[in-house]
Amino acid sequence: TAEVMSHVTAHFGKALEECREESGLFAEVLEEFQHFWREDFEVVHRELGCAIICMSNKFSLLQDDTRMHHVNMHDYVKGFPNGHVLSEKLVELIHNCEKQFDSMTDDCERVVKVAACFKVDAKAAGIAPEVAMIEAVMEKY
Ligand code: BOM
Repeated sequence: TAEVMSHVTAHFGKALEECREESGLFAEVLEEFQHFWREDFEVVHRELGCAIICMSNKFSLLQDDTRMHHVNMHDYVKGFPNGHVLSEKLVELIHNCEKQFDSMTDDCERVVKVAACFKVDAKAAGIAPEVAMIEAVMEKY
């Protein structure tokens, strides 16, 4: 659900500042991670893909091939309040997006495509959070 996704985003987003330097993602592009879900934020920058890889690695969410680690992602999402109602759907949506861009060899470029696809599909599935929902749970993490 969108409520659970707001918790996951708030927690995951805390890793952004640690990843800014190595990813080269400037604040002018994405000031705070929760803005990822804004209607007017376009998920297109290669640096965002690099940042998502760096952030995911902080929580061991990727395999050596820079694809999602299914078990770890499932467990990560399950760890949030009511996480079990979102974990399977989230893994399914991300994996479905990964399959669409599997031939891309640049990891950062591929991951930003996967993230953009995930944003569209999460909205369609009704599990995308409003930024205000994320702001409301930020202080918990
Ligand atoms: O193939 C690489 C898979 C990368 C997985 C991350 C995709 C989605 C990241 C952007 C949105 C994040 C929102 C919440 C946290 C989900 C872990």
